[in-house]
Amino acid sequence: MPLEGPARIVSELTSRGYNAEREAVTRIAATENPATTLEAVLEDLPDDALVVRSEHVDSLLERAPVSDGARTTDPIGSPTDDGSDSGESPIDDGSGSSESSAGDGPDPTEPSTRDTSPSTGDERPTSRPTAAGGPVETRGVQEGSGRSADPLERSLEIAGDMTGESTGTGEYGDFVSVFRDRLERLGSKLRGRVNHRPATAIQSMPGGSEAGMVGLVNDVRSTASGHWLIELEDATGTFPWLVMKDREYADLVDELLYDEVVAMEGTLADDSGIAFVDSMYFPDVPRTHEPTTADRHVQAALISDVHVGSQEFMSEAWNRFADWLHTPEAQHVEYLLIAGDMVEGVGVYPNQDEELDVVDIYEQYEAFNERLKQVPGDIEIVMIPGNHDAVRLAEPQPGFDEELRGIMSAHDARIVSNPSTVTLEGVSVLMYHGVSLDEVIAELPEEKASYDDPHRAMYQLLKKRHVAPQFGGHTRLAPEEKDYLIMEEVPDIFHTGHVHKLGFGKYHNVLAINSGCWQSQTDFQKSVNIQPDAGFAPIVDLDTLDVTVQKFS
Ligand code: D5M
Ligand code: FE
Ligand code: ZN
Repeated sequence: MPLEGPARIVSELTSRGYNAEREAVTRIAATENPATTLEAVLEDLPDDALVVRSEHVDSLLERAPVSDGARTTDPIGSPTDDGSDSGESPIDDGSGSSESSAGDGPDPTEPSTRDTSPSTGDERPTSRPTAAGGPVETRGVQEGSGRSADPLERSLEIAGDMTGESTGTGEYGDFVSVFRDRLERLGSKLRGRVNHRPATAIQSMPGGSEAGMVGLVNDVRSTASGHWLIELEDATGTFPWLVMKDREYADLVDELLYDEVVAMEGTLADDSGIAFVDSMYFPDVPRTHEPTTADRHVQAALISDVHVGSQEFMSEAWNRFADWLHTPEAQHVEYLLIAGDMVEGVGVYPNQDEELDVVDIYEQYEAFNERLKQVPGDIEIVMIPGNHDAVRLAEPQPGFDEELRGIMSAHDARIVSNPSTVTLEGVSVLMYHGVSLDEVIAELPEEKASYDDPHRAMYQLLKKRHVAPQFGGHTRLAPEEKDYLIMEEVPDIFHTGHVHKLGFGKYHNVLAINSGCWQSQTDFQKSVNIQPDAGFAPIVDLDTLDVTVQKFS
């Protein structure tokens, strides 16, 4: 069968265990006889090569320009048949531009905090050896080519990756440290807003005084008369704050999660044993936050929850996605972020084994690696683990161990902890798998957080400046010396998955995206009537933070 288009070339290469740069595929497709060229290129490839790069193709074509049909039809680049082949072009579902939300918090006075600190993690300008500067560069930018820009223009930095940094032992002292760190760092975002005093000092102030406190939410109870009693804790002790049911702040009480950091201000009762709340503040994102954007038109695909190894993994949709990435329409997609649940895992939920297609966890990662090979070799991939992955369940989750990294090595993906922040050409993306979203959705009223609008639940986490505040609930947290789950800096984009629903919007100019999944409805989801959004890829323009959704299912 003739190999007429890039998608066919990619699948042929994948079936033989090779990953390919888009430009290499484009160049092979542009020759008179792509099938012969492909064979010749593979024959010519160094033994240890896993990726077919454009210079491999160039070097062959230069040495054997006329032999057995391996010759470019038009070296100066008239548009060639490349990418219009699949007949399965994805539909843009029109839910394109990003909606805006005014948000709903009190107006924070914190100045905008741009990420100016040097990144803590590894930094490498992404300069894979590709055709940049090569002898065929002018041909490389022909219309329809996969190459949209010089890879030297790329930059990718990682911050907050705690892989290899875990010191927690799960003992009492770790809880003390992590809460102290949380109160210190999130508290510092609130201390300028209230005239705060330590809990013990408030107890000895005269009745009727005005008091303020910054603390962790230790308890929330309703009183017999329908008011709310909120106990805040700081390093010195606790103090009870009463929110009257008819006060404007009563509405915020149902947003509170245990262990989050808030500030309250109010008037002490006559005996100074309690304070009546007049105002309440969250660390929040300043309304004036101005996101950074890239200096050129470049895009990132944000996905999650691939669930390879599940019987419900949507193989065909993934193939269409991967094929699409090789087309000219996707030429500006230079980054792919995957926010956890690469594989289905084993023993994650009761009876899960009944729905497994691949029962061995290592084989699941091998199968996932094959899926990565389908992705163009010149796309930078960053991935974090999720609750189905083979790393510790408690958050923060370190990136995969060496053995799993070895298995997933075909694509040279960056593997970092959950959560981590990746900065792409100046645009910071906080990647977090999203297990706490189940909790936010369960605890908060429907209009503030629901599975249908997962981005609204994300707004709550942004407001709390913490990806998973609550200890002891759904989300398992590992206490560490430092709280890795705090949003110290405001991200430009917040990317989560886990709930298998697609939703995005802006909160105080931060783009929140929950990226759907690649797994059709499971028996569990059927039993609780969850309709997953499967087979979508939200694509973000890094120069404008606009979102378009590509549908592959
Ligand atoms: O989670 C996918 C979504 O479905 C997430 O909202 C949790 C929920 N889920 C899925 N299976 C279960 C079971 N068995 N119990 C409770 N909640 C569940 P994922 O992490 O992909 O499984
Ligand atoms: Fe998942
Ligand atoms: Zn998950």
